[in-house]
Amino acid sequence: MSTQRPMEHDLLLDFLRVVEAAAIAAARTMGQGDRKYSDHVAVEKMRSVMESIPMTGTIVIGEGERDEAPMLYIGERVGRGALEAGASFPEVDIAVDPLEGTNLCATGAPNAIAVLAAAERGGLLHAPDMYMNKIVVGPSVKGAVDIDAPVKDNLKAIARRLNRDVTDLTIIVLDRPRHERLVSEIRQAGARIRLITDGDLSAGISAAVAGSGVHALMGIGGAPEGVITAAAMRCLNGEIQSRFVLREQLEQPEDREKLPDGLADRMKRMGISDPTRVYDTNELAPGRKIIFAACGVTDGTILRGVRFFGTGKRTQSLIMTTETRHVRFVDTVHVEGGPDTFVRFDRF
Ligand code: VTB
Repeated sequence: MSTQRPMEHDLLLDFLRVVEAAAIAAARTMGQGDRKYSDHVAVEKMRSVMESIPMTGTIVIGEGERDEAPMLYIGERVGRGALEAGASFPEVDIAVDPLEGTNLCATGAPNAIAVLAAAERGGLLHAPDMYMNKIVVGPSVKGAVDIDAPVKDNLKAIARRLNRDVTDLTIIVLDRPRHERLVSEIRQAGARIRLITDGDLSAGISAAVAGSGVHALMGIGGAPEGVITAAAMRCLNGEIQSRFVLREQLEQPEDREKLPDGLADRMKRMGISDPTRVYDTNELAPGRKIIFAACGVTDGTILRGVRFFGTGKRTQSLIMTTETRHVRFVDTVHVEGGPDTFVRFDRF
């Protein structure tokens, strides 16, 4: 029998601390109307807490390329292994989104989260910062949808698996001009829609959690968010199908303008040889040992936001791994006050 402890025991609680700290830092800035600042404090905090973790981490999805981002840039080495020469720690690839939904945090809107995914080396696709068309569904719908099928057929398949009518479904779509056709097709089919201003990662996770009231995520969002969603799907037994959207396929000039230069080269360097094909859950997050950790910043569909009170703060997080089938909703009271501090029982 192997005496090696699963990676979960080594790193799961460490990553919980990382997302909690980033979420608390960001939540302090909620409603300040400065999304860059909110992101900045989350990045800084995530980076500094990572320094204490016994790992040799490499950021594979982060805040940008080395010349664009001072911290948590792609390729950056993080963790104690990056600081202590000669030490031997597990090698981990890490995808971070220190504040998913910077606008949501800046305006106090729901569903901003601090999130990361980790795996053994090579366990997460190195997706460049570009767009990706996605469909995300939960365990009971797994295997029933096809990103290339007409929208109405996918909706029928989802409804059948969930034992209800298409009119009973709620589909989340990012509210963008690029989704005009998608939205009208969903409306014609009769399903309900929740349009969101930002945050298709947390939306995808809701689609894979029964009882969230969300049955699928559809449409074009960020590719990095797609990889982190895939890591969550590996742990939740859900499914993501995706396809990169190339510059020339984007109809809106405002979408094309957001893309970085030299995308074709970046994709090649990152090992994406055929950018036109469908990437499924296992291709986006192929790792054998995947860890996923998210902490609510603002109140959301499945995670409550950070609450501050006189003697501390309270956070709610989701931590899970493919190594053990435990999906943990962690309610943490960060006690700070003096001797009179009390912990209140809180029904979720
Ligand atoms: C997408 C989506 C993210 O930002 O990247 C979106 O995947 C940006 O899309 O969840 P636009 O370029 O159209 O604004 C998020 O919503 C993060 O906030």
